[in-house]
Amino acid sequence: MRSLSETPLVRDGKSIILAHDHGLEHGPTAFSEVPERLDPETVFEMATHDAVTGFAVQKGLAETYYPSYEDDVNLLAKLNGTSSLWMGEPYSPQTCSVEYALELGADAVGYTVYPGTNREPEMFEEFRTVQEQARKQDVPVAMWSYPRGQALKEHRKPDVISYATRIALELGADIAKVKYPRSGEAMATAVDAAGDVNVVLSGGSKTSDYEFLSLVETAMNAGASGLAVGRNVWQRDNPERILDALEAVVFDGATADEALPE
Ligand code: FBP
Repeated sequence: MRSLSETPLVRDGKSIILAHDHGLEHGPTAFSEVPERLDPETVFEMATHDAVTGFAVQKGLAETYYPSYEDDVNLLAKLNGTSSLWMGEPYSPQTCSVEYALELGADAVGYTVYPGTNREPEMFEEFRTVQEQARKQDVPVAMWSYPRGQALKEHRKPDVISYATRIALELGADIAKVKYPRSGEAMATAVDAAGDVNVVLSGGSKTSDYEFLSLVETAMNAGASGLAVGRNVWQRDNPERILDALEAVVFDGATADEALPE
């Protein structure tokens, strides 16, 4: 089995995954701030930036657009997803098989689990199948580990996020993508709980350049292996500027101040 560091998703032990599954998860209103982003091609273009080690999309976008980008972009095929149109216990059904993701040219696969929901047992079982198929094919697995559900009032509590990274380790993921647990100290605990699993920070809703880069700087200092970010990149008018800065913070160890051009 290849180690994660031997895959194109990781450079010097770190990753910047550009996430663009929001058309399914949040709907097209996610793109309204910069209307040209409704065209997925504009985000595929961003994924060719040197900073980006992986591009996470659902299979529909991969089928249509990836053939033109396969030489320049590492595809992380998202294998499940859900819309925000329904109400109910959080659940994310499988939308693509590992086999089909590989046919599309995927370098890695991604899967969301919602630990803590009433449907956790189903989701763990479905993740099991995906993880074992991915292992057989030697393709890395990123878990979007997002605890939620009726019993969880506070999704970002330090203990909840370190439980989320630990679940990724226990269930055999290579990367755990988690929400920020509100402090560097809590992030460091979550990284420790993950063992050898690379922990990447989820970007969250758009904030200022400085606020976002400072958050990434804190997470990196806490031992994170990078980030998987969507809105904080492609909701900007000038995504190249933030990708340049993220590259400096994640791969070169720059501070937010150093990375931001005057
Ligand atoms: P952002 O960086 O925009 O927060 O994206 C990260 C992500 O995990 C996406 O891959 C996904 O579409 C979205 O967040 C889901 O977030 P939520 O379930 O909280 O709506």
